[in-house]
Amino acid sequence: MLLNRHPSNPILLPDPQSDWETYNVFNPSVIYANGLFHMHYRAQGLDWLSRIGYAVSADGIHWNRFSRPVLSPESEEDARGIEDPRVTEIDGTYYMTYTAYGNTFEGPGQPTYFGGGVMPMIAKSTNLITWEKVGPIVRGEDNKDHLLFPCKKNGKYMAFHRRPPQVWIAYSDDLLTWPLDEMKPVFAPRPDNGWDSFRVGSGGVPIKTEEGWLMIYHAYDPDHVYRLGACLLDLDDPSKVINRPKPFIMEPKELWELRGDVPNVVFASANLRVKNQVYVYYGGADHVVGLATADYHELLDFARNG
Ligand code: BMA
Repeated sequence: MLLNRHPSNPILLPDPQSDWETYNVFNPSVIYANGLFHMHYRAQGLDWLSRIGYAVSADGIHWNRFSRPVLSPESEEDARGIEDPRVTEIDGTYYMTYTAYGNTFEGPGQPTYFGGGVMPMIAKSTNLITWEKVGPIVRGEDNKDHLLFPCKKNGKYMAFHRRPPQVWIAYSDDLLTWPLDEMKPVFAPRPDNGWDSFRVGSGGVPIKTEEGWLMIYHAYDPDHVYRLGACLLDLDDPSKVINRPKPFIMEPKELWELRGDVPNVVFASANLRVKNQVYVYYGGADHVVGLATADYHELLDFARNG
């Protein structure tokens, strides 16, 4: 088994005594900095709005949470929630990509939003707690599952985003402008490969290795079962896929992955290497947070040769 579920799973549960994380905590980002694991997670409480909570841990398993969210809806653009954070550090600043779920308007003087009002947004922070909203990668289309690479290429920021049904790359000089004509598809669903035949989207920020970018991604099939796969991307140009094994590496199996707010979902949005382990954090059935670990060399070997 490449990915082994941790015996303490689920490692984060909703808190019935908290108004904003009463029902679901899921789809976390986790980074490792200054000897600590830092988690940003999506939480839904009594009003069902998604907000971002923050928790910190010395071992990646036991967490201390902040009592209030660190990022909440505050405008028409995110009025229906802030979802699915992924945090990256670039040159000492932390960037969070998240989905803004906004109100939809049509009519004179009002912007028109497509895709149910979702937008791939970016925020920044120097301390992981106070966040400043920066802006979206693109407006007016169904687009989410975006992440920032932890380094620049030729002075440009690089992002993956998901234009259904596939993963795309985008570039920016300043994080504010992402020219549409520089966006291009990276990889798509494989119609003849069952589990990833319908939609694919990025997992956590890919891991930089000597062989290339080690990437975990999610996919779902026409039955809406979310599974995880792995692939290897070119180190210099991550829009080039070096290898993409056909088998998945994880599928919903535990009760809390099969049943929850949305059934049959393992949705990984964090994968970090700590020594020779890869920690994969994921949402189980849009309800709780799970952890699975892999041996780094085994996972890399699978992504390269599987
Ligand atoms: C996706 C996202 C995720 C969610 C998944 C399964 O579109 O909205 O937040 O985990 O669906 O419901």
